[in-house]
Amino acid sequence: MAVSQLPKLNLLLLSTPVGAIGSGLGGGVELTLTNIARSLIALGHSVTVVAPEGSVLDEIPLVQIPGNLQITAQSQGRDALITLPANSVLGNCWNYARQVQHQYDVLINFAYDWLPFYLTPSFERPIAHLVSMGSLTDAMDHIIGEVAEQFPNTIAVHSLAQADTFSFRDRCFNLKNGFDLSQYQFNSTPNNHLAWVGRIASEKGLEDAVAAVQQLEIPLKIWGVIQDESYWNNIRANYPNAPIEYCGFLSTQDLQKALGQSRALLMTPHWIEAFGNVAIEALACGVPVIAYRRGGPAEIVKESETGWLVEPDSVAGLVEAISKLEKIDRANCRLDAEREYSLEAMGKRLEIWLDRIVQSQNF
Ligand code: HBI
Repeated sequence: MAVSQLPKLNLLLLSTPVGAIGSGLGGGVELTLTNIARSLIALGHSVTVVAPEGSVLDEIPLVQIPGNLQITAQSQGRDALITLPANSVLGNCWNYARQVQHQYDVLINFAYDWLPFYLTPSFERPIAHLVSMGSLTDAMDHIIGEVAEQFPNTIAVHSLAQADTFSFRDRCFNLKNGFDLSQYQFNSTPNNHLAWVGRIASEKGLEDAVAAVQQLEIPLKIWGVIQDESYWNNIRANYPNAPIEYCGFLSTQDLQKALGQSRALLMTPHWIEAFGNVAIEALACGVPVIAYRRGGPAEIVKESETGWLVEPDSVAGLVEAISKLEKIDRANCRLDAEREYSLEAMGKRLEIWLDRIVQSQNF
């Protein structure tokens, strides 16, 4: 197996420029980066993380970079121009990376931004790019496509559905994702409420989950950063009697404890969710997942075994799936998470990805 020949690597991981790690503004990629760092360290590689100042990462070497945060790519239109603020933290991160690159074997980029891809050919060390979202803008599609062409094996994604949104789908490595499942406690006896977890923004489709629970009169607990205040206020105005409760943005430790008490997690993405980290966090706690048949969650949920897949944007479909919840064995949910989405399982996929990159650099 080529992977067993993979030497212990010195790796530099460069985080998203939209928020400090631990702020919640970086969304799923904050947890993804931390889990990737931990699974690489567990495999004996050495890891240093570069992230915006204010980032918090326990016991992983961290270089904090000052500068102004990048605006989120999903808030741009398809023909959005590439923009950088003055004193951009993205530019400062990659300036630092350029200076220290020779101390590392491979750099891993987590930013869904033009600059790291544009700089790739000028670096003297290979850059592995973990693309965290599906196709959003023409400028990003173009620059990622160029790197996918020029540097085979360096582009990784979280799901086939996400890869399918790009013209270079066949050049994407499907890393899926992985979590430290020891942080998630299996709970076999839920309360009566349902759960919704995620950045509260229009692409996440929270209003559909609210409409479903209003119809069923089953309480819905909501966790996550309120990224779009007016979107959240509209939901409350449009569904004044819905049995919903906003429970804030919790640390993984507190979230998993609360999530585990839920009868099911509802995932209602209006966009192609690249993966759907919260689906794994729910399964790890024994919580079945009801998700639209769209994007990453559709590759995670095993119908009638770990949850139900629903016709996208169908509130009636959500209602029908919720009525079939008792058919799901919560122990199967935990087992599935352990089989496919543990740090160890992702570590194996990471080493295959990195091995292909290191190998293709040698000739
Ligand atoms: N937008 N410009 C930009 N850069 C990112 O790295 C980025 C983003 N939007 C969302 C995001 N990253 C993360 O929430 C991903 O986990 C989706």
